[in-house]
Amino acid sequence: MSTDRLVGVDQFVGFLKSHEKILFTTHMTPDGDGLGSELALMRHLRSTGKDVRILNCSGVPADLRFLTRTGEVTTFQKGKHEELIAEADAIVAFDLGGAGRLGRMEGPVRSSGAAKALLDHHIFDNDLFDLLYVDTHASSSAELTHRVLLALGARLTLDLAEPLYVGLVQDTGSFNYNSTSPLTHRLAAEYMEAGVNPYRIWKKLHCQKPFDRVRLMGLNISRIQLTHGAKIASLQVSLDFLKEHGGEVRDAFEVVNHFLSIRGVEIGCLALQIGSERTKFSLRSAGRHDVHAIAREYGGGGHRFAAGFTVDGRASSEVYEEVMERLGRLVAPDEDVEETQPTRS
Ligand SMILES: [Mn+2]
Repeated sequence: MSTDRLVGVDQFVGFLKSHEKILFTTHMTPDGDGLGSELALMRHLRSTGKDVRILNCSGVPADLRFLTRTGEVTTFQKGKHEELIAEADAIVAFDLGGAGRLGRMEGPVRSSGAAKALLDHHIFDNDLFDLLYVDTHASSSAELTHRVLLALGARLTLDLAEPLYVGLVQDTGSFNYNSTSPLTHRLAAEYMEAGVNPYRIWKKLHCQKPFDRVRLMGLNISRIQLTHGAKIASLQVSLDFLKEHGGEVRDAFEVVNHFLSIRGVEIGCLALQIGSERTKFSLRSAGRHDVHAIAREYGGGGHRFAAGFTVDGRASSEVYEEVMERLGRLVAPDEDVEETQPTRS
């Protein structure tokens, strides 16, 4: 990451204050963290009279729609919204990861003359932004957005607390991942004091699945393979298969959470074929192996123990075998390492 553009919260707040017409965005298929951060900060800034608007490259997923109100989120349409991007004074991306995750908006954002800032907790190489408010130790973008709101002197009302709570819950795996800290619990307590009802949120996030999606989850789980001495769990699935069973891209990614629930598994690998020569990978590590390093080699990023990347222009099965081979080397028993060491003469 280019550290010369890294800034602290005060400079990020200065950036927000010095622009009037600001466009917020987040990564494709937004999650609760990206969307929650956008919503909380937009609601506060709008209340101070700023012209802020959210324009995302893909629509709000059904399970997060309860967070949004009419007119708050616009989904980018080619030929219709380029002007919004070109006319903004400033563009702020939340929770983005790589610029490629802007999807169809990447081109228009690149060519826009707007000042560009990023608020993020992912590790990614990023040339798109003038200013990076990035803290890879933060549990979530919501946590960083909370800091920004504090620096702006915002009062934490329910309409800010609820989206932030959803971001926090999703990115800590409901306060289970190792990103969970005393701070994340303190923030959750603050959000509850502001009126957030965890039971209501849990019902909205986890108890609204169409039957097809639950069945598809079962199909996907039943196709998980264990290899490399049962240390690697992997799933190869195609978008066609998901669609055939009433699903979409995100259904495959939900399986990723199940890899590490298997005893003895150290690494999980999802390969989702989304075109004849386009494959999306999602890697998870149980904490021993740095999978981010591998994602990075393929132009992706994320976190040490949860990372992803997309490979274009190569047959899916070929890339899958190559990636599995790389992962296999990570989990190989130490004896193999010793064998490669020089022997005493
Ligand atoms: Mn996040």
